[in-house]
Amino acid sequence: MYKKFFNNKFIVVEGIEGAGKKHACLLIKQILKMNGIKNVISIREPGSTAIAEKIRILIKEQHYKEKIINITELLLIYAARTQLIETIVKPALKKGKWIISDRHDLSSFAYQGGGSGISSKTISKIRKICLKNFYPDLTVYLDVDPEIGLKRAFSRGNVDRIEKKNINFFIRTRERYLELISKNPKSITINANKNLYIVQQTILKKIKKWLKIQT
Ligand code: Z5A
Repeated sequence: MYKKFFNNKFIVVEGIEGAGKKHACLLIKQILKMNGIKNVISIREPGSTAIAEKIRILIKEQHYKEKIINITELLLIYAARTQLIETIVKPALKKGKWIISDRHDLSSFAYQGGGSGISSKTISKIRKICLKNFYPDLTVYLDVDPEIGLKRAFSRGNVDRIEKKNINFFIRTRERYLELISKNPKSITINANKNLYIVQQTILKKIKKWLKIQT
């Protein structure tokens, strides 16, 4: 038990479709609980507030009569994110709660930047306006080959607008993830191509190690 030595943290799980983020978020919550950390809030992006969930629907649904412009998509995502960070995340962190988020800012740099081609300079400017100097304490990046990830995602059915994009979109998205994660000292990378048991064991080992460093 490390409980009394910890300061609360903001943990983010990232990766492309089918990487296993939902499984990882649940597992990390369990690992925290095993270590005496029970005041944990789980969120997802875009979403987790009433307004942000409405934006999530706009982002994910197929618009047959009107194409969403890339910059519109980016602004909608940052609007949802700002709403979530200001109304849920910051107040919860102030109260000493831990947060586990299924996606955050890195998704925008990877999808809208790497995938859709918006420049990092433009995204960084919007980031600065919306989030200022607010960053996660830890990003857990689940790295999966797009062919494997999409196969897993498609096998569930109900494919959304973004999942319908060409495989090259996801190849570019993953490349940008890898580029950015390699420069992020507050990150852990997991090989998510392996079977679920191996992935979960790796997450368990790496999160336990990270928790020890936090004490
Ligand atoms: N988006 C964006 O473009 N920009 C942004 O800034 C943000 C988001 C924040 C959110 O939709 C969409 O928003 C997303 C990016 C965009 N694009 N799309 N579409 P979402 O939340 O529905 O999509 P997602 O985040 O990618 O969810 P996902 O596809 O469900 O991925 P996941 O959560 O990583 O996977 P999972 O549900 O844990 O697992 C998927 C399936 O694979 C499931 O049946 C598992 O049992 C299976 N699985 C998972 N891991 C394994 C392993 N290791 N082996 C075998 N099978 C596995």
